[in-house]
Amino acid sequence: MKERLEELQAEALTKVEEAIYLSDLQDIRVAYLGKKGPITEVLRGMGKLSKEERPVIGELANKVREAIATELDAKKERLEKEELEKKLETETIDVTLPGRPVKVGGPHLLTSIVEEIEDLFIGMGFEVREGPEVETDYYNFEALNLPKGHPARDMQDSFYITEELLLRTHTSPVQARTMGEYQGAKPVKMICPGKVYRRDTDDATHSHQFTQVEGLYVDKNVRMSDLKGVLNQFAKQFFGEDREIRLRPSFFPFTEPSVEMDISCKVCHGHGCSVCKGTGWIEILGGGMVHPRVLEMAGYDPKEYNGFAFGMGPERIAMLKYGVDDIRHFYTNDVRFLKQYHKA
Ligand code: 2U9
Repeated sequence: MKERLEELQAEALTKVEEAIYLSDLQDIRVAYLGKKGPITEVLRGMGKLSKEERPVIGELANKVREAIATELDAKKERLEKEELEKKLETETIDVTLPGRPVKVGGPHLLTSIVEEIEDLFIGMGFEVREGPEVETDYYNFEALNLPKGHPARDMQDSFYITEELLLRTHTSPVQARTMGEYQGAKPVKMICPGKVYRRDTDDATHSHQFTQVEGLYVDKNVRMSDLKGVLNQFAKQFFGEDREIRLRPSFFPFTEPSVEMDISCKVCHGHGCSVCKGTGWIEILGGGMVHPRVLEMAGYDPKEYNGFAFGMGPERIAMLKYGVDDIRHFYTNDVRFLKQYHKA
């Protein structure tokens, strides 16, 4: 039995020595030290031994067990260390490799245009105000001299939610609300950018949702020439010092008199081309003197106060400035279109 144990020890230690993988060690551990292994078997047969032999063989069996286990642990540690070293060697990071480029987004063209317009008017002393996109019939129409039955209130033209609520068709209610808030007691000098909604069929120049920037200046002794001065300043700063403006008579229910403003065509310098349809001028916005009834409804005495208002569509302005041929480019979010306008 003693020889058998010594044989088993030598055999196991040789196998440990020859093991290459960590899994080999586990196999050896199970084969020699497991419950069904040869050493356990030897111990089971000890009953047949004499009293004197039993403790000697028992002690030897334990020593053999311990020797094999110690070698297995040592070899395991060695293999693990080797594996780690191999990994560290093969998985080194080359810090000199160039990084992958990170795709960086930028503001949408419309956002940039609206911010540019805002900055220009802030520079002329206007404050920027926003208001709700779901509006009451009163602020969207009534307060702007669009009484019940007016053609602009047609169900065909507006997105009604209830009889009294609709998606605003212009940003003018924000101005009406602001005048109401100031209670006819102090001047108003504001612009309001925002989304508006109209029941239009979408095509290259129409969209059921678009953006507006409207402006309002109410004070004592505001004149049409103030409107012309502010708009001329805006046009020159936004489109270039070489651009001229002209005002043409027009009609809006909330302004009287009303005008439309054109800028001289950059392409033909006023001689007439396809961009300006042969006229030399391009229409960019509308405006006028605030209708006395609008002032009155908002609590301003039209004998004491008057004012001017104007409105523009940033999509149209961006299309003119950058030669964009279809309004739908602003909403379909094709990055090939959008990234052309990202500043470096
Ligand atoms: C109040 C009083 C008057 C706002 C005005 C226009 C003329 C105008 C259009 C331009 C292009 C709308 O986006 S567009 O289709 N707007 O021509 N807007 S006067 O007048 C107001 C607003 C509020 C209290």
